[in-house]
Amino acid sequence: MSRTDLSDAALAAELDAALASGAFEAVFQPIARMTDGALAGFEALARWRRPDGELWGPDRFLRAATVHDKLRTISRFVLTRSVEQLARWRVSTPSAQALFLSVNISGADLEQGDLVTEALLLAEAARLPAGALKLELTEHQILKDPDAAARACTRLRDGGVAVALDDFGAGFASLAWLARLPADTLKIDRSFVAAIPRNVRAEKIVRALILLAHDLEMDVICEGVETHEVRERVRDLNSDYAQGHLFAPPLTAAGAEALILTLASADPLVSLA
Ligand code: G
Ligand code: MN
Repeated sequence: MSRTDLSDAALAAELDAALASGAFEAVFQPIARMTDGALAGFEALARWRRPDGELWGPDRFLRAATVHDKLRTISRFVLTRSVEQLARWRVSTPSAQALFLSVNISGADLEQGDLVTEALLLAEAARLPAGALKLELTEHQILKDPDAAARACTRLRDGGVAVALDDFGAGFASLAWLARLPADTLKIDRSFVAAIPRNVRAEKIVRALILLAHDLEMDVICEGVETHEVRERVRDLNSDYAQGHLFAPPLTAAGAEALILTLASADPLVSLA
């Protein structure tokens, strides 16, 4: 057993304890609407609160979780926690009723199918309107089993849960499965978006992807918007939404709630960034 295997195993064991003890959190990254800069929704992301207080993102535990088959537990946790949170915000703050919630799911979830059922049940129990819950799939997950992914997308959409294609363009064979997969939203990978100011080819690819997505009746979120310049460029390219550190990093539930309340009480409504 290599060092990496050992530390992955130790981390995976800690991960079980962390999930049981509440050391896992869902954080919420705002997504802005391009036309007016309003808060349109959040992407829920997993974070692990370490004993020293540091908040770990998936890059720190994804490999251990994948190797030791913990991804489904993490996806289920973030899904449940974030849907419950959105349901509470919808009750407490009228402006939250227009927000959508986008949650990442793993390839393992698609193979098993039980998380699809769970997402449908959760959306129904939380009385979310159709489209308010969106599940994000990456190309990598879809490539593992495109037929299972297509079946999952169809089941979700039939039940009023939207589907987003995440990190789009970062892998390969993207266009092939755009033809096969019924989805609502295209999230353009930040590697293209961030490169727009210095790479005219990246800008042309983003423009073409937005045109294609709209032609396929999908809306578009540009990821990784970190500067005003990029925000203006993707708005001019007709991206429907944008997400990135320019607007806000992923926020704790309390931070996201404070943002919702600040925006709701502003007169006139202030926009993000
Ligand atoms: O693969 P996915 O798009 O789900 O990844 C989301 C991750 O991207 C989150 O962990 C989040 O912290 C990170 N992220 C969000 N906005 C930005 C940004 O503007 N720049 C960079 N480099 N990372 C971002
Ligand atoms: Mn995502």
